[in-house]
Amino acid sequence: MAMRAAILAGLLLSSAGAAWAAPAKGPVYDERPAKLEQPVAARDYDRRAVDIPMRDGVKLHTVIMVPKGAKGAALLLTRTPYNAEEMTSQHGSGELASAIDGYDSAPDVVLAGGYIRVVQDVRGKYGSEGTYVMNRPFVGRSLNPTKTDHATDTYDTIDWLVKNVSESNGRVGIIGISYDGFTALAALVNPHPALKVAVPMNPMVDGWRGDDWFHNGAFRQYGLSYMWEQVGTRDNSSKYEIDEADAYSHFLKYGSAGALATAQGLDQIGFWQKIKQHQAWDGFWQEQAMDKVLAKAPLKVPTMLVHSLWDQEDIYGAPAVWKALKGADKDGLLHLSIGPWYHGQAIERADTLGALKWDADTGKWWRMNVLAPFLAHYLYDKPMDVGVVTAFQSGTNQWQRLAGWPAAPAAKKLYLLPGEGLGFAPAATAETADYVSDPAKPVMFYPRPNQPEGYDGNPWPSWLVGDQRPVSGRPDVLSFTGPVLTQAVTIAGAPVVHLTASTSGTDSDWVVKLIDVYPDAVPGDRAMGGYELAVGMDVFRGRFRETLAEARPIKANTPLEYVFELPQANHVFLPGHRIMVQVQSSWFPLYDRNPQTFVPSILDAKPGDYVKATQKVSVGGADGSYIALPVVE
Ligand code: PG9
Repeated sequence: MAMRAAILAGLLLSSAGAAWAAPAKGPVYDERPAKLEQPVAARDYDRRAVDIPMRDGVKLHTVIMVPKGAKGAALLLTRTPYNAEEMTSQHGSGELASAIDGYDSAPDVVLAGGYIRVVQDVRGKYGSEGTYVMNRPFVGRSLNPTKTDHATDTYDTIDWLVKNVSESNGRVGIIGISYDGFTALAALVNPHPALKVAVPMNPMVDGWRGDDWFHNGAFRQYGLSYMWEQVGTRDNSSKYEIDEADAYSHFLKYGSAGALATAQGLDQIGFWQKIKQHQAWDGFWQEQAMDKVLAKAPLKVPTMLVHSLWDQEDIYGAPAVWKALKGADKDGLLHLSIGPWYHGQAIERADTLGALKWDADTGKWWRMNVLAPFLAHYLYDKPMDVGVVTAFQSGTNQWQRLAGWPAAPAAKKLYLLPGEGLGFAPAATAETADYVSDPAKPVMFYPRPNQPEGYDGNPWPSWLVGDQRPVSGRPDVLSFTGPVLTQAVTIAGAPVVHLTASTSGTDSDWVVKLIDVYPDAVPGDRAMGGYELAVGMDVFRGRFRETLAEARPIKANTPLEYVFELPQANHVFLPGHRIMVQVQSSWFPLYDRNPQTFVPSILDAKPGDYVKATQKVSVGGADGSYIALPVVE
C-alpha cells in the first residue's frame, strides 16, 4: 500500500513534468514556491545548463539545447558576454525555435540543420566564474599575464562538449555577432580539432581603427554606457543613467568626454582607464587587433566572415580580417559575405534598412542560400554551392557571386571642384572651400533629439543610411555635388579619401561622406525623392596624420593631405542620380569634439581649449582634394 501510494505520487509528479513542492499547510504568507520549476514536458528540446571547467579550474556557464531525438547532430557554439541563460530563453521557451529567437542564433538555420545549440557565458560575465577583461587579449603577450584567453577557453569548451554530449557527431561550428563575432575569431587561434567551421559576423576586430571605441582616433562617446554596464557588474545590472531627453545635450554638458565620464562614475572602470591611457593606435591596440593576431596564425578552419555595409558598430572588422588573411589562404578556407545590413541584421528580417527597400528579405536569402549550406557542408558533409565572396550590390539591389574582394582597386579619382562641384576631370585653377568649425555647435550625426545607443524604437541601428539633407544646408558643412549622371557609376571596394586642407587651429577632425543623391522623383517611393544616402563615411582625427601611433600637433594655416579609407561599398550610382561629397569637422554626439587646440589628451581637454577654427579645403590645381574610387569600369 505504501509502495502504491509512492508510485502514484511519483506518477502525479512526473505527469506534471516537474517535482512541485506541495503547498504549505496553514495561512499563506508567501505565495512563492520554495524553488520554481519550469514545466519541461512539452518542450521539443532538452535544455542542459552546465558549468564547464577550464584548464585553470574556472567554470564557464553553458546552456546546451539538444533537439528531442537528436542523434549525430553537430554542435553550434556561441561564446558571449550577453547572458547565455537569457539568450536561450526568449519569447516563450516551449520550442527551440522561439527559445533562441534573439541575438546571434538564426533559429531558422539552427532548426533546419538539427543543430545542438550551445551558448556560453565568457569569463566573468553572468553565470561564469573568473575575471572580466574587455575583449580579453591573448596569452603570451604583454596584455595578458595569465594562462587563459578566449582561444584556450574555446578549446577547453569544445573538448568538453564533444566528450559529454552523446547526441553529437563530434563536430563543432562557432558563430556569433559583434563581441560574439570576436570570440568566434578567437576560436581560430590554436583551434580544437573538432572545430570544423566558424562564422564570425560583424566581429569587433580593432577598437581603435574603426570598430566600437574609436574611428581613426576620434572617440565614440556612445561606448561610455556600454563600458559602464558591461564592466561595472557581472550581470549588467547597473544602468548608465541619462537625465537629458536629448543625448546631444548630455554629451555637451561636461565639455570633454573625460569630464563627463568622471561625472558618470566611469573612472572606476578598468577598461575606461585603459582607453584614457591609449588614445593613439599604440601597442595596446595593435597587439590585440584580431586581424594582426590572426595574420600570425595560419587559417586551419573554414571560415565565413560576415560584413554589413552599414554597420553602425563594427564596420571595420570583417573586411580587415579578410584583407589580412586572404592572401595566405592557399586552401580556400576563407569566405566573405557582404550584406546590405545594419549591425547583426543578417539574422533578422532584412527587406528594408531605414528608408531603403531591397525588394526582398535579404537576411532570409542569405541565411538559406549561404549560411545554411556553408554550415551543413562542414558539419554534415553536405554538398554546397557557395561562392568565395557573396556580396549585395546596393543601387541595383541584387546579390553577386564574386571571385574576390575588393572587386575593384580604389583607382579612379573623383575630384572636389571649385564652387562645391565634383567630377572625374580635375580643375586647373586652385581654390579653397572654407567654413568655420565651432565646437560649441557641433554638427549632429543624426537629427536631434538623439537617443542613447539602443535598438528598440531607436534610429541608432539604421543611422548610417539616414538622410544627410538635415545637415546639408549648414554653413559648417561643405557639399560638393556632381552633375546628374547619364551613365551608372559602379564602385566595389573602399573609397580612399585624399583631403588636402588647412585649419587655423592646431588639431582638427575631418569627416568625409560619399553620398548618392537620389532624383527628386523616385517612382513608387516618394520618400526617397532627393534623398541623400551616405554610401560610405568616416572621421579622421587630424593629430594622427603623420602616424596613427602618436598624436602630433597640426601646423596651423598650412594645407596638408589627410589620407584615409572610407568603409567598403558595393554600390551603383544610377543614371539620374548625382554623387556628392560632404566635408565637416564634427560628428556629435557619437564622436567626441576635437577642441581644435592641440592638447596631449583630448579626453581631458579643458573648456578653454575648445576654439573655433577656420577650415580651408583645397580644391582644383595640382594639390586639390579627391577621393580615389574603386570604380568597376
Ligand atoms: N558592438 C558591440 C561590442 C563589441 C565588442 C566590444 C564592445 C561592443 C556588440 O554588439 O557586441
